[in-house]
Amino acid sequence: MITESAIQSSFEIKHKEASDWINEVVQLCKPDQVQWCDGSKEEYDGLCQKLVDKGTFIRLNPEKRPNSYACFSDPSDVARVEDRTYICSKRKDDAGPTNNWMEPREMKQTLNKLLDGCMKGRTMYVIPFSMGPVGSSISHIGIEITDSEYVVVNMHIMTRVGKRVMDVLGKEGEFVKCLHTVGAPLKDGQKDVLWPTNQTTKYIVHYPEERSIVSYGSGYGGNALLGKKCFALRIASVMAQDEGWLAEHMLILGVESPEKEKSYVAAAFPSACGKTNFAMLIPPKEFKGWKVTTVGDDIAWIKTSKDGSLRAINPEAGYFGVAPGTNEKTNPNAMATISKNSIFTNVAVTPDGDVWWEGMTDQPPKDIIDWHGKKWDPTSGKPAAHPNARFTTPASQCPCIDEDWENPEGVPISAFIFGGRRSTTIPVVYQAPNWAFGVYLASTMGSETTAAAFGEVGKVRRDPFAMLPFCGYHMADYFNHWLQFGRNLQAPPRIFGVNWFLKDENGKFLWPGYGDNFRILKWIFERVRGKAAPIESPIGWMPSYEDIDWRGSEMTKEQFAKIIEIDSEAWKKELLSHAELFERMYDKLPKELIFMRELLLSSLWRSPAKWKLEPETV
Ligand code: TSX
Ligand code: MN
Repeated sequence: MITESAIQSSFEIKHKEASDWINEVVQLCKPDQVQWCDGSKEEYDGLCQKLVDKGTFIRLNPEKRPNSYACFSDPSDVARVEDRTYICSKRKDDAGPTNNWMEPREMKQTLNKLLDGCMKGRTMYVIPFSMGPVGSSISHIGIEITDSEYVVVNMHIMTRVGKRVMDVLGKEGEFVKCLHTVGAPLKDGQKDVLWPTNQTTKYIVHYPEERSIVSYGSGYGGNALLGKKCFALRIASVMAQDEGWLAEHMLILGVESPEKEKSYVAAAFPSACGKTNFAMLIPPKEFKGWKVTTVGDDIAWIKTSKDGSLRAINPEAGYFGVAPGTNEKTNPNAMATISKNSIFTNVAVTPDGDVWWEGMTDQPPKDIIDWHGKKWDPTSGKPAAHPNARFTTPASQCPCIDEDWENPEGVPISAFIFGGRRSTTIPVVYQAPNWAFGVYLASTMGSETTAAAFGEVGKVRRDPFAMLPFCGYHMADYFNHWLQFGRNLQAPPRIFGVNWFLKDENGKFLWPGYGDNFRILKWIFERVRGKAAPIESPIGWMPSYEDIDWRGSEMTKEQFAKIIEIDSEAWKKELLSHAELFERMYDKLPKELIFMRELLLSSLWRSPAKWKLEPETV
């Protein structure tokens, strides 16, 4: 059995609760060694070398991809495991109908059996990390215990790690307990596999009242890098509800005009909508002097400041982005960010020691190794990179990173944007006339499925606020929290809905998307600055053709009319589907949302079959 003196640390641990917890976990998990992480470059380089020696990491060609690595996960461990994700609040009713729930004591009994001896033959790493700039009043601290070197090096990029975090924590500061194990102990002398994981048993467990997380059996992404979805969204959403702030699944970007006026927006999109691409958008070349800057691409923590304005930080320090589809056209800023100091998981590797994935170039390079580590047969019909292959890369390397991205005060938020992938019904942009309407818009947002893995392709799945898999409490209580949050604001941010994915009868996209989205973003910028006068439609406020800056675009008035029209019949069906969503959480649904739906229905009844920007053309 390991003694306390066998715990290796380059610094003194003054936090009694933390060291007691670590000793407890050591007794339970029985690792061979324990090492506190200091967050240094030496530690990062040393662990990457250890992963190279084990054969888990492939060092990429330093001339093509300096200080970067590729690795392949176990084929059974490639994504978040939603059906194994639990919110273990004391009362089932607090987790709500959209979360898996188990009574905390029962869950602990189950987990303690699994955790007993789970780190045998491995080193246990203790990672003190800050979500958000170290010492910011908006930031929060966690300590992750893990038996995975892959997790340590990814946490180095995705969060701020090390002694300086323990200094902020002091002797009795609050922290979120994050315990992670791959669930694959090694017997005496047993050789490790390249990607240890538990093939049969996985649990991602949150105890919201205790502010703690236990993750068993997976080494991948959000299952294992516990600062991200588990802490910064599921646990933080509960902290935010208690304390009156917001923990959201949102990117944050800045828009700056040639006159140097600047506004920030936060935007929520479900998966497969190109959130990272939008966060790093480059305006069309005709928009000289206009700039979009990135604060974050995935998570926003938003608090009210003393002056009553809203301030947001990105709690993360890196991007854990989907690689396939990323290229010099779709996201040149991301391509530049990942040019060095990055970790690639489940991408393909080229013979000259670089990486490749579907959509990176039109033609795949010759003789590449696929994500199974085998020679790839381009005629096999199987992708070389896994569709959920990822890059882990430092945010500081992004060419369009915002100058205030690490400002401990955060950046001021002027608007919220909610989007989804919808081929019909939802117009390219519309503005909620007031906060409650905006909360309705966000509560009912949905996206069409793109991957067969999620069932029927093209079906609308509701994903309120893009938070359905990430809210640590009852979704209807969450809607109520948003309504209440708005009531307390003097000048609440404006709320917009967007949809880049409208299609015509032949399945052709009606909106060019990507850089052209800046035209919509510019209208939003002008709206929040009181510049553009909107037109009233049955579902909210909209831009006229003339309100959008079309420099460098060939979109005609008729084409624009198609992506901004409101089809009353389609919308009545849409509202029926909202009612279905609301029925799932009826017991706690705020009455505002029920009345808002009624109001929408009546405004659609009095509007023409196809509401157009200029009614005389109907
Ligand atoms: O990321 C996307 N964005 C946001 C960009 C800032 N994607 C990729 C989504 C998958 C992750 C988009 N795809 C966007 C978009 O705005 N729009 C579309 C749909 C689309 C795809 C291709 C074309 C037009 C629209 N153009 C041609 O095919 C030439
Ligand atoms: Mn996300």
